[in-house]
Amino acid sequence: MRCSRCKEKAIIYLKPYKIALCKNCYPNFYLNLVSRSIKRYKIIRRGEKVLACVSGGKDSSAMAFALKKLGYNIEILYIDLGIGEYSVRSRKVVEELAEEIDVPFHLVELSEYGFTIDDVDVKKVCSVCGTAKRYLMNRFARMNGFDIIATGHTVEDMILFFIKNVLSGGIEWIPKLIPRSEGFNGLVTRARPLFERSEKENMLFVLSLNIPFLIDECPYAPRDVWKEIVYDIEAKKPGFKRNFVRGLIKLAKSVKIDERWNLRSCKVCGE
Ligand code: Q46
Repeated sequence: MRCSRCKEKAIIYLKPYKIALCKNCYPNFYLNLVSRSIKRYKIIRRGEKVLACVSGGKDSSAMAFALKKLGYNIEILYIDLGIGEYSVRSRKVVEELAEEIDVPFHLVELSEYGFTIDDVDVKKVCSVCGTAKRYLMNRFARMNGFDIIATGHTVEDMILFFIKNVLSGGIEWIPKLIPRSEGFNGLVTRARPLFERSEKENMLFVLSLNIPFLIDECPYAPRDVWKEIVYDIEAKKPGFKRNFVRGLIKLAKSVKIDERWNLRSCKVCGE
């Protein structure tokens, strides 16, 4: 298979776009897609001070690298969750990435709050971890004058979030399923610039440019059967994920925000 652009040996055929690309042409194609999403959905405005939250995985590493390449004003935040060797290795990778792309690196350690994720003794560790991460990201961004928090959520994350919430009856979350959620009541604006990009596209991007990332998965990451189902559908119906998430955005925009989103601040810490 030859690259549709330069006729070199292709590394990938992207079915939804009907294009084959080589190692040299793929990164620019990817960057164009990210740039188009950001502009089309007004996800990040020029000049905004962006806090890119990077875990060291392929998705958030790709996000930080792409935003910097596209000229956005980013700084990196790494949250050390205290997950044994996994946290030690991922922190190193994120420090390396920040140095390589020449952006400030910030560190927050969950242990400063008296516990680590390894100390959490409940069945659903990820629920506690997710809450802790959201708290720490928002607090850090708010206290350091960032306009916006960017995360590496992928098209798969958006679809899974929708499916799981609908299945559990939590439809009040639907209006939040947009690539840019404006801040309110002390919550900093959130951006998901990779909401149309798949995990596979992100992986190819980091591999083709040798962007630092950690291949290991978090030891607490559960097997996600729904993700496998989403992959199966995409294999049978190329373009499913992209079309689904675009429909989701239209739906999310048409649903009115529930009164319950009028959150109040914590009397102790202000969050
Ligand atoms: S870091 Fe935390 Fe994830 Fe590990 S404990 Fe679960 S939520 S899997 S993205």
